[in-house]
Amino acid sequence: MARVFLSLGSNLGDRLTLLKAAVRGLREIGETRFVGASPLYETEPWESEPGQALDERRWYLNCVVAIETTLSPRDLLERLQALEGALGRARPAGTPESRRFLPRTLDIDILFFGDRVISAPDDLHVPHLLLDQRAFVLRPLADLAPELEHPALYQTVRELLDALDDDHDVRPSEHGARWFED
Ligand code: A4P
Ligand code: MG
Repeated sequence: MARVFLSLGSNLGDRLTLLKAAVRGLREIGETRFVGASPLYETEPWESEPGQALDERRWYLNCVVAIETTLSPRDLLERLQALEGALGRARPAGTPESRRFLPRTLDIDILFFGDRVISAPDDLHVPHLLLDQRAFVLRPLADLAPELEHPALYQTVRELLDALDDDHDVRPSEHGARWFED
């Protein structure tokens, strides 16, 4: 069993309902056990969405979820992408780069997969390449696993958060710590 941390984010539609549905979906993945979820945060969008004025940018609801799984990283990624699809995330045509910062109903990224380090060109990267630069990831991750050590940077989540230089606003949401239980 590998302990896996996932980043969940939504900035379109009924964000809370989508994240609750995502947790229900994660609980139903085979060979996988749901461990817990961080509180939710209201987060300022990281990078601007093309063509949108600053005051129109939609804020995200973000959290981190811990699971345990015997699936391979690639099989898990496939299940996560299927879950994103089932919950209505459209994947418009175009390069990953051109789609990257479009608003999304639901984005699920693998942050850590045990202490595995995976770097497939143009494909799966674990730990997630930007996790040490993003407050919207490190804040909720520190709620769940402050002492977890990054297997390539050799710093704990708490140390990464303390050293973080990210001006984007990350605010505790009003939804409470047990938001995922109903
Ligand atoms: N991929 C590679 N490594 C991973 C991994 N560790 N986990 C590949 C998941 N997927 C990984 O992903 C594109 C490709 O990344 C996949 O085919 C997979 O093989 P995608 O989900 O189709 O596209 P995306 O979501 O547009 O890309 P990505 O990399 O998830 O985008 P970002 O950089 O995470 O940007 N601001 C706030 N405040 N909160 C957010 O949650 N999210 C984004 C998404 C931008 N700004 C945000 C937030
Ligand atoms: Mg993604």
